[in-house]
Amino acid sequence: SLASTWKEIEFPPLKNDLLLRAAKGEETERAPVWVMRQAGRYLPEFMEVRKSHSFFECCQTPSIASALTLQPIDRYPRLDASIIFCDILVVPQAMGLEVLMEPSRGPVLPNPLVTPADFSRLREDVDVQKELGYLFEAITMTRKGLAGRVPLIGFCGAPWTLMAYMCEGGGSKTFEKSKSWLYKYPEESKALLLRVADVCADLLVGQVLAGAQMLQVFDSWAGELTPYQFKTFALPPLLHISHKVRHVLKTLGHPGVAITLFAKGANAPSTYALLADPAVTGYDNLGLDWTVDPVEVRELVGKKVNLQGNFDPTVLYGGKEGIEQEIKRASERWLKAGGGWIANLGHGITPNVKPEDMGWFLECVHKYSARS
Ligand code: 1CP
Repeated sequence: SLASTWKEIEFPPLKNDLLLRAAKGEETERAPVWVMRQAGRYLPEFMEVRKSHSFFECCQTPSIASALTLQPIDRYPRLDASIIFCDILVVPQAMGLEVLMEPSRGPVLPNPLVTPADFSRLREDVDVQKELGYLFEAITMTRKGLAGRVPLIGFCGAPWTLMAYMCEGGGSKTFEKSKSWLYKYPEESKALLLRVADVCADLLVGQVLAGAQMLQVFDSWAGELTPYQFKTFALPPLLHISHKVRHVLKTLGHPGVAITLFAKGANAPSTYALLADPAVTGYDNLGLDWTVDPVEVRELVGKKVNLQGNFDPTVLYGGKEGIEQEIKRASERWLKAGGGWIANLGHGITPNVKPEDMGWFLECVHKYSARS
């Protein structure tokens, strides 16, 4: 298993370490830039592969997942990071729930968790090597295919976001099923969240041992919670993940990697106070959505934690001039905020973006994030 073999895997030396330096708090010469969902439906070469392979077939076939991960890297030499092609919903799959990807609706779980009695349908002990070994294989293959061009990021979904899908049975606008669990079954919800967290931690450890050089946890639906619910339900399993990942890696003699928490919409000042110190949380970087100003966030969190973000994703529909104006304006705020900055959108890139506009966006970030 990877726990005993990881030291023997050999990788090409890294040529662009901007991301890793910014993730250590360095005010780099310019901001490293990558884009959430950078391998996706806006790329014609992605759609070409999807014509002949289902979504989860792409995730589960290491050669395809690796090729899809490299597509944006090959097309855009200005990207400073790659993120492995997979999906957050492989964790519910590994726990025993069926997940389908439907072209119009996105993820669908035909048999969601309705009451705590449905815990009986979840696997007791999840062996991530057995259930998700394809992801580890894809990571090792991709790190070799990158040939040191940029670092490779591994990821997972956050327990609350995964619980939302597991209870709703898919995406939701109201989150009535998953949030009603928090009121009706608070203790069982906490137990479920910790079970999910434990699988997430194993998944992240496996990705690092397979070659991932940084990690991100996506809490896409954190903004559906009250600040009290975030603190009570979402945060403890997030801390379980970071603490277990750090502990297990240390035990195996691994130096560890930086971890980013993207808790979209978790923008209450009291929430920032809880997340400001990586020594406590285990998260070195906080990903910001586009609704907050980096200077204001810096005032709340101080400089111990690095920040990632947070250009409005719809700026990519703004045309060449609009893109340049907004990247210039927003970059000035980021440079004023100071501290480690990883440039990104405030959420994933959307399917109708023109590939050349993504290229222009990256060019603008290189230009306007430069520190003189
Ligand atoms: O660069 C990359 O594309 C990396 C791979 C990646 C990542 C990091 C994919 C591929 N998905 C994700 C994360 C993910 N998946 C998140 C967290 C980030 C975010 O908030 O955007 C979430 C919430 C999902 C769940 C998911 N998977 C959705 C959202 C649906 C909803 O409820 O709003 C969708 C549409 C998917 C499908 C999916 N995942 C990835 C791709 C390229 C696609 C498109 C589907 C297809 O090709 O048919």
